[in-house]
Amino acid sequence: MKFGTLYSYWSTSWACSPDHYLALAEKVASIGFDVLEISADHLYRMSQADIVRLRRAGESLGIGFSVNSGPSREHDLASPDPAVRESGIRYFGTIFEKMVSLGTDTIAGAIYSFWPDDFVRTDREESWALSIDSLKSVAGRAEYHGIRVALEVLNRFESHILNTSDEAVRYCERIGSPNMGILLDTFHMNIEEDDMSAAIRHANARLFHFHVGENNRKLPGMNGTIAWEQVGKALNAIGYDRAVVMEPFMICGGEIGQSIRVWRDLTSGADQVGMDDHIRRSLSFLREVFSA
Ligand SMILES: [Mn+2]
Repeated sequence: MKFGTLYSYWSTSWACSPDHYLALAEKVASIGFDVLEISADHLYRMSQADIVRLRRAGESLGIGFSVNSGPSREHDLASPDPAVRESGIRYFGTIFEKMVSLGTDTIAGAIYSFWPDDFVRTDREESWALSIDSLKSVAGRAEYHGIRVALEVLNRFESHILNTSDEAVRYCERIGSPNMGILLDTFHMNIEEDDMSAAIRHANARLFHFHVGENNRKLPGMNGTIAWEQVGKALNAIGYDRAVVMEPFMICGGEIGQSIRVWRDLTSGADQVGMDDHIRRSLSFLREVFSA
């Protein structure tokens, strides 16, 4: 397994310039991570020169990249409007080309629709039919570029499309592409799954990516609400050897605090150095508890 973190851990804003990504690659490498998870939309907007710069930095630091997508409404693959679905298909096609330039093969998130869900349309069968039809086209592009797409299973307050591992397995079967798989996240599973280990085992080889966080999106090991040892056992049981990426949201306020609903400080008043200490401790905890 490889261990990573989402780029936004230290920030209250989703924004991140190409220069800041370079600084973050250095920082996460120095902490001991293998992977930096970046925003798909930032990659979409990044120049070829900046992509090459980031790729070279990653190579020299020994850091790989994964790509996280929470698409905007204009790229909604489940939209009833065919023009919007078509724009989403083109959007992901461009991101896949840029992922090849960056040298990464994994994109993960609520790619089947837009995030966060506004729950205006909640006819699940209709949303499945429309998004699966779009994803068949996206899958063709993913296969061509050698990209693995990990569809995120989200809790009921963030999506009406995929809430459990079992649903995601059936959804992937309907798309019918070897490049379409699943992202499970302990934060969402903690709300929806009867048995997290069973959910991981059920996803099996379809599990392309894994997000980790405690019940309240603190770093793994900070409060032990998730049965980390059992989660690690289930991942090892299915031979999972891809990325385990932390998706912590602990700082209150700003744009991220608003979209993630962080209304209190979860960092115990940590400054940036304290934030480094928190995540370093969590990384060593996870490496230990997930080692087979
Ligand atoms: Mn997640």
